[in-house]
Amino acid sequence: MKELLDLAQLLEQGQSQKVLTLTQQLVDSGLSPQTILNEGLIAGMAVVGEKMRNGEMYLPEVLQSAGAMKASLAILKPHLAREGTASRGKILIGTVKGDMHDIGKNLVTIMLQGAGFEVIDIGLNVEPQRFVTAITEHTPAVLGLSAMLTTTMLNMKTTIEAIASAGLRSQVKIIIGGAPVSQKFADEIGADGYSRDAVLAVNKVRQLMGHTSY
Ligand code: B12
Repeated sequence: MKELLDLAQLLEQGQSQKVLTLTQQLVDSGLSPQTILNEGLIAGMAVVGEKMRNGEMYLPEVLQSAGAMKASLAILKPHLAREGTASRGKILIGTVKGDMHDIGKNLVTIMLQGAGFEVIDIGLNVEPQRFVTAITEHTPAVLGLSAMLTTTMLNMKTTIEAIASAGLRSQVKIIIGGAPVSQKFADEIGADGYSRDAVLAVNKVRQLMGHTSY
């Protein structure tokens, strides 16, 4: 669909206002928010990632694209999230220490909220000790850790170790995600699960909580 290609391209160019307008138009036209997300925004961001790696795009431009994606996600959020459902359980989520990427985490948050979970998002660049404190304070059933860099993914391990040292490991299931991580890495660092994207994250969380019937 031409409009979705346009949306991806506008996102790549960091044209926030045009991205916003087109997102709203596509929503109004009745196109599914999931399609707008996958074939417009995520597709556009994948190109940004490629260009970044090849040195064709630099940080200020990537930030523009990230800003456009965040703004567009704010329009999609109420359409992705189902309102008014009773909480199916509490999830704590954050991006680990040293890592400033939060778009993927935010998307996982939106999808979990849409599935009826209460999500406490403690942001990005989160120190292990802050996760420990937040687990004590909120007693979540599941903790989600996000990392987008091969360097910061190691802080997932440090975080899990800090949780274990505080004697809290058996109280919370831990799920990890982000571009550089994998099921293999999850196994290596003793996480309970891994998901490659936000939709699968919802399934995984349900599974970890023992919700199998819906
Ligand atoms: C946008 C972006 C930025 C923005 C982030 C803005 C923001 N607020 O998030 C800015 C400009 C700040 C940035 C900075 C940097 N970035 Co950057 N960035 C990206 C980019 C282009 C897109 C990431 C994104 O938002 N994708 C869209 C979302 C929807 O996808 P996602 O994040 O993958 O999330 C999905 C899944 O991974 C999963 N998921 C994510 N989190 C979680 C958590 C859980 C619990 C679960 C279950 C699932 C899950 O579900 C999500 C939704 O489906 C990627 C390229 C890429 N292909 O990923 C590079 C990329 C991640 N960045 C990279 C680099 C190198 C950097 C910098 C070091 C650059 C520099 N020289 O300074 C800095 C590091 C800053 C820091 N300390 O963190 C590299 C990482 C290389 C590596 N292997 O380590 C990448 C891969 C680009 C590249 N190809 O080289 N970046």
